[in-house]
Amino acid sequence: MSRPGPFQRNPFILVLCALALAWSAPVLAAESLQQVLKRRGLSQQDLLAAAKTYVPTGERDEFLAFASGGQSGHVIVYGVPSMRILKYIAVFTPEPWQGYGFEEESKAVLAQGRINGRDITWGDVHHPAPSETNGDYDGKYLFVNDKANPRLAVIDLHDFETKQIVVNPIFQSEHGGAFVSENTEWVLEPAQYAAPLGGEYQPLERFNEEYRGGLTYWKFNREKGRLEPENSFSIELPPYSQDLSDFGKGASSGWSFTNSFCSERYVGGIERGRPPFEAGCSAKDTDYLHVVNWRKAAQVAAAGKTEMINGHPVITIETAIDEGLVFLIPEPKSPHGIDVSPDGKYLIVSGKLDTHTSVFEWAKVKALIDAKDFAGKDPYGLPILDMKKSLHTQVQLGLGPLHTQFDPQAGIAYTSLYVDSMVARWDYLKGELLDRLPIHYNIGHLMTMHGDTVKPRGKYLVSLNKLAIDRFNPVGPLHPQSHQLVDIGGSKMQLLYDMPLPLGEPHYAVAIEAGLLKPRIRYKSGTNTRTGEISPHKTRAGEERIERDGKRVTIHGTLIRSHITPEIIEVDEGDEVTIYLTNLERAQDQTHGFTVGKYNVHGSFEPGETASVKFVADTPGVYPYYCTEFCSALHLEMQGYLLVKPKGYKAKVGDLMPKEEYGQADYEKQVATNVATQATIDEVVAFITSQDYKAHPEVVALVEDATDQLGRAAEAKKKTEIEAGAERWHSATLWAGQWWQYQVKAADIGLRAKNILEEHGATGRP
Ligand code: CUK
Ligand code: CUA
Repeated sequence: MSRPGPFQRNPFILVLCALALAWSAPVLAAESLQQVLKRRGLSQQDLLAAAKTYVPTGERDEFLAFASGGQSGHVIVYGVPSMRILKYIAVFTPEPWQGYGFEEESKAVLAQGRINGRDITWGDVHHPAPSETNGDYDGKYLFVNDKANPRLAVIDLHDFETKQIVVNPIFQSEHGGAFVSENTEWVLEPAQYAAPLGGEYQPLERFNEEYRGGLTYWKFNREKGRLEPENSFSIELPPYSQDLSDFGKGASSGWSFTNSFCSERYVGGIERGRPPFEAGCSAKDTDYLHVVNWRKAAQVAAAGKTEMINGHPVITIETAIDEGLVFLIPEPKSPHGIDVSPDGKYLIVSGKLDTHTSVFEWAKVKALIDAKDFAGKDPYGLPILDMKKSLHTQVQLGLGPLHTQFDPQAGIAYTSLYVDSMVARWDYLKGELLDRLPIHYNIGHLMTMHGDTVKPRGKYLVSLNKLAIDRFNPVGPLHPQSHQLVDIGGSKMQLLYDMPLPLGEPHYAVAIEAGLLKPRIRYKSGTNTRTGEISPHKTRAGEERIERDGKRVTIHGTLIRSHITPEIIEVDEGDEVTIYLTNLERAQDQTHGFTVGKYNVHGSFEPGETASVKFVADTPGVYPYYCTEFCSALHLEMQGYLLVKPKGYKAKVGDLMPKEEYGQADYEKQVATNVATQATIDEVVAFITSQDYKAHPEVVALVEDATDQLGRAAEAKKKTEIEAGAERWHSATLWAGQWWQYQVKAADIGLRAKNILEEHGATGRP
């Protein structure tokens, strides 16, 4: 009912209605567009911007953006161009709505991210990277990093859930990941602040000798959708504060590139009377771009030419030199982003403290490497290529260039200018600045559609700004983050929309064509969504049970509109209680939540999902449990009682159930209602089956669900008749009521299916 029906869409009728309204009630006449513009002080330009971003009710966005959630440890999903937020994907941080960290299955994912036996329940998410096939996003997986506690996570885009967290086995911090190779064979996670590999103690005086940077290449198993620590490896690097990275593609396939800053190897010490980090780390004019032959490195690692640190194979600097795996190129000054052009032929490096953006040419770099034409060696013996001989051009774009994204037109790129607060559009082939657009304020990353793939889609750019200052209503000293949408379709960039984002600071974001994403609408019944396997605790209707083994009480229950089975759970004080629940629904969006008050447990059960909550019932008392999603008209009745009996409690003889109060007249009244309801259901069924409903998967799912509900209605009807036959009118009346409940649910689902058929039939939308 969110979209106008065919009646409201008929323009002739609309005009008639408008006329009728205008004639009969002039005070309420709709304002004209001109009047609205005047009243709200909007310009033609504003109107144009609004028209470019507005997505009418029920319509969908063309792209989905996945933004890093910074200190929130989440990933934010929003639509482009509407900038409507669609989801927060919980990754490193518990999030109760999704049950993440409050039910056992997702707790197991968070537990994979423990470090030194400690739960780490937050993350600093910087760089999302979608899985790629032939260098373009394929919409299957998303990888994100945690800079603070060096970890990577795998999100499955079939259901937008976090499936895996891996802890970097040798780094103390990281930053430049996640980046993926053209076919997602490898996910790259570079270190950031140098430290002894493996985590041992070494004094800062031994920085040059004992502290190291590095790159970890995680092997990804696409069939399983998981990173494989046992097949992953790292390359040891000098302590140069490795930073952003990118995989080569096309011409530079098989190689990866990593920036660094503070190649001065300065260790600070303001309290020891030394100049601070920021001075010591920016003293030189250049830092190093690391050029890595990862394909060969993978062979070297597979051949076992590694040293084990914490059980993880590491290619040492000496081996990297011997095998010709790593080369350095000087790059100006305190660089940040390194971005490989769509064809893989150019490497674009921005130096935060340089007004230039440097364009390195892969063919030149490769020729120098092949000819062993080195300008020198670094203190660790790594070969250094001559910067001038590697450069294609350098372009003066503005102050503080950071990150670059690409356009479908060959040679066109967009670079963020942090200090100038601008986006620069420029041509990296010709070395020309084309256009600059002011941004509010201090842009960090920017994103164009598929902007780091072999096939950028153009159209829009989003600028991810570090400061919001005066853009939004003030909400205290902590401001929201600010994303600004820019139209890059024309010859001049045009700012369209400001979106506040009230979560942690986003760094990078990526935008995927919405059509490439095909998320499921339900799970196979009994799925543990975090492992993707059918849970051994899957429970079918009628199999619900409460079992006791010593102090352990295990409940297998089910959820379906509008009841939780079982409805009464009795345990003793101190019992260890595990409640496995299966959502029996098959209909789209029919999620149930579950919580037991005061025990800090909560789950979200999507259709088909099996998950569990676990706690020690250490406090005697009465604990209502209930469904936490308004799932149906009788949602509030989707409830139950956990009774925790005090130690040594002796049951008193007495009646548990209230006395009987319904008689034959009540029974007959209920049955009459049921018969009338059945007539409505029959009408809806006749309509649906007269349509080609099998062409609409959503409707098929609803019809299956309605059929289930009708099956249950039939069972309840049988029980009703048995009770009525024995003249147990009270029980017969309640069973007739239950029979009606199932009918109502079937009717509700049937009507939803009918609505979809009517709307989509009328508009021809799939
Ligand atoms: S970083 Cu934040 S603006 Cu982590 Cu990619 Cu550049
Ligand atoms: Cu299920 Cu409310």
